[in-house]
Amino acid sequence: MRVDVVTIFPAFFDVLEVSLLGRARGAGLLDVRVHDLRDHTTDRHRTVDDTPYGGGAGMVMKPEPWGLALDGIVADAPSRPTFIFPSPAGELFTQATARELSSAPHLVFGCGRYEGIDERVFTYASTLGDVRLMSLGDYVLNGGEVASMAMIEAIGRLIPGVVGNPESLVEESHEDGLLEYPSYTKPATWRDYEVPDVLLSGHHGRVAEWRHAQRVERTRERRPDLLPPDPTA
Ligand code: 6GU
Repeated sequence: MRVDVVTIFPAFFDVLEVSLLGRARGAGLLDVRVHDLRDHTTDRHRTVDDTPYGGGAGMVMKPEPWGLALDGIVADAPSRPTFIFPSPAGELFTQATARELSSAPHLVFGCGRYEGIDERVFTYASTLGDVRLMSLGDYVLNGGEVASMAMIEAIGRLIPGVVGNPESLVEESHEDGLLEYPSYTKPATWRDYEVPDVLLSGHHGRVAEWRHAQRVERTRERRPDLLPPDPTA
């Protein structure tokens, strides 16, 4: 998968060198290229923002550098890319979104700062490929960089070959609508805390049953919004 990132803070993406995604890049499974938006400014101060038309607080990112940055990426793109603009005003990014995007050949992340990007940039991008405004959840980050990193990791680990053992992907939280069951390893007793007996029993059927019950109970406690509505409620 080809991934381009446009940002005024390329250093945020230095961590893509490490861990699982770093290995995926080394193995040629993931081709990530980070672009500094300021390289597409034309004034001495490398200005990327200006005051909003209509007034209001904060600054808005100017369209011209964005247009040039996107043109440069598309000029050497393998196919029509999918543009992802992280935004607290976007649609919710979920595991299903990550799955869907993990089969895309080319993603372009556009990281906004300040109060946002001039709306015409999204309109222009939609002439070059699909455009998705994506939110991680109902809270506000300072810019799209950390959100893009989260999405790149969630998507990248679903690319075949990136995660060593693909079986570890199917039993995860959010893959089938329930949270994960609790996990334990040795020692069986640690500071007077015991591992649940059933896990030491060697009885696979009872283990599976217990784990499923734990998943349902945790989901009801922590994330009732994930469960179908209770008809007796
Ligand atoms: Cl995708 N961007 C920003 N700036 N804030 C967020 C977000 C994204 N998702 C949640 N908060």
